[in-house]
Amino acid sequence: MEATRGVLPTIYRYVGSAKVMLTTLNRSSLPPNIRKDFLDSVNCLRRKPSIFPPGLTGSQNRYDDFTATHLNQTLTVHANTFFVHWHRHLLFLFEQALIKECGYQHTLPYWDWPLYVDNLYTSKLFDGSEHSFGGNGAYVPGLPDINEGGGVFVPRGTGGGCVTTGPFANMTVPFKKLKFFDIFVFNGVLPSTALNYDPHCLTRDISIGAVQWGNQANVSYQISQPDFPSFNYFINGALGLVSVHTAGHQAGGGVNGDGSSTFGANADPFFYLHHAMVDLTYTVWQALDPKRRQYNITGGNTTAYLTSTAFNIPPSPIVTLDFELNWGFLDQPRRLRDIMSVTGGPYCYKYDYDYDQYSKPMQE
Ligand SMILES: [Cu+2]
Repeated sequence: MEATRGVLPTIYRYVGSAKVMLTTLNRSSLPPNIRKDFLDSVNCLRRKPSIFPPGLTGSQNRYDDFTATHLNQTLTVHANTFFVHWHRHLLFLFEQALIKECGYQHTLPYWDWPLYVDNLYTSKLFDGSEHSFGGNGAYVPGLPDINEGGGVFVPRGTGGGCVTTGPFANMTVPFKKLKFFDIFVFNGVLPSTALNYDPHCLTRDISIGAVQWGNQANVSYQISQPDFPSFNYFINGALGLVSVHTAGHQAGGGVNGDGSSTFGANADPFFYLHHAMVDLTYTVWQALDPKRRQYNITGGNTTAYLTSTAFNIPPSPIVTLDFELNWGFLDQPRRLRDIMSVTGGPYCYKYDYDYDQYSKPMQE
């Protein structure tokens, strides 16, 4: 039975082979009880022990294991060919952990970016209630604006400090916070201390400036890319280019929050709904021309991000469908071709989204 991932607003999906998928496409809110089930399940993972070999990392619990894995592989899973695919599978593993280890009975919701461009503070995502991901971080004065590279800046958010409301209030992130620009400093080698226990509080800087970039026109632009390299380039973003992907991270993380820290971005649980929307854009894009797009990563004229290393630092070979990806201790290695279809390999899900309506460019 196929499972449907619903918008944070509407879920409905599966559980193993059990649940019947609903095909409502109304983009309305997920019921509060299901939102609570999801949030409770995330906190359940935070109470489960790490499965990593003792002493290897600073991971304090099963939730942290996912953050450690993402952090550890940041330099080979971003600004590269299989960015969307590696994250697709990380989400799947996270969803499976919620279901199998914490009794969650629904699917991962997604954050439908355009829904909240005008009201992120009061949205179901960040209104600070027990049924949200909690509110903004405490205000910290004097922080700079968000540097997108290439001379582009987006206004910082209105937080910057610890999250003090909602189900993740006063949550501890066990690793030192790194930043996007560290990618260029590390030159392909993560510092040996990056996974050491070096805790800080979960931090947010909700940015209304950043969330605007996730508007419907930009989502449509993303989904209207003609070939995989172009799709991949725009979803990743580049110096001076704010993508819908970058926008979601910065909408929650702002200038210094965990959600926009690239390396440890999934320390903030909203990451998983944000990346489900990234996965949705790719799934919709593939579905619009499955014959040409389901198992293809070539075409067009774009030459960026076609190797395995972030920004091709250090230079690495062009990635093929036989490239083997891994998720460390979280799963077995898998070939890229085996994780490209949401109804093949380990997956069987779809999104509750009107593929036709939202893939067309906005009318003037
Ligand atoms: Cu990532």
